[in-house]
Amino acid sequence: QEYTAIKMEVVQWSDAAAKEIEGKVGGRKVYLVAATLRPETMYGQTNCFVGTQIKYGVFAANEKEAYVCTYRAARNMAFQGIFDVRGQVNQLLEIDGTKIVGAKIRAPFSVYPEVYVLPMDNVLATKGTGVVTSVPSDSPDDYATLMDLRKKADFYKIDPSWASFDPVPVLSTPAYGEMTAPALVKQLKIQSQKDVKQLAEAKEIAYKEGFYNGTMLIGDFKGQPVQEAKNKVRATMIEKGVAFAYAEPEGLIVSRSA
Ligand code: ZZB
Repeated sequence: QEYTAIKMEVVQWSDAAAKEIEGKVGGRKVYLVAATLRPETMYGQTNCFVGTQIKYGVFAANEKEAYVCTYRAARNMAFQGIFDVRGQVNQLLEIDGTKIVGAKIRAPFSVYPEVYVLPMDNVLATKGTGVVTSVPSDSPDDYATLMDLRKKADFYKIDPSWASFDPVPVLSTPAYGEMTAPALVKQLKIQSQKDVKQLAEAKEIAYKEGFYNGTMLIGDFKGQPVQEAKNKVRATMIEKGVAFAYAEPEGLIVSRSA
């Protein structure tokens, strides 16, 4: 599985994270690294998700940068030559997902330059980097979770303002218009992020519809079919240094249909 890893620079830590991180990163810039299969949707990022049950590491990529992701992902990155010493994982510290919630980060290519880290129940520690960037216009999981957080900010222990960024039209599809994920959530009567079965179905439909029938509404490739724009957006992000290629080793993939 070939992902695009999106580098989301931390602009301001939550208080809880600041305490743990202080003095441990050697002056490096720290980035949350999110693995996505949909680089063409990055214009519509409204936040980023971490799992509250997941332990993350802060890993030195080189002298200047450190990445936040699972240990498993860091190990893969090390073997893919993403860190300066191939095969070597240099963990600077470990931190609970809950403590990262509330951090303010830069979302590259998003219409919202700075967004917040929010909690999601269904983040898998075994897939991607364990960090998920959120595009509620086109990802049913992201939309359902964002609505949960807005409805129950207290329960999820977040400041309501962190979840206040509205979904952005990124691509249009003949079947669902400019907001594929909200349309599917409604059609399949999905109530919350806990409706995992219907969400898996919605995700499958959204992927297919977006990929085969979507047209870009925003960005340098506006007006182009998603099939053509996808790799162009990816290449542009990599060229600008805000993303890199990240592959998931065969055999360890938690496949979409599993
Ligand atoms: C942004 C995005 C925008 C995504 C979209 C999807 C969609 P798959 O197909 O199952 O491999 N993701 C990545 N890592 C995790 C994780 N550890 N736990 C839970 N979700 C994760 O899923 C790949 C997609 O699932 C990734 O692409 C990421 O969300 C999320 F408009 O990134 B995506 C219809 C989907 N639309």
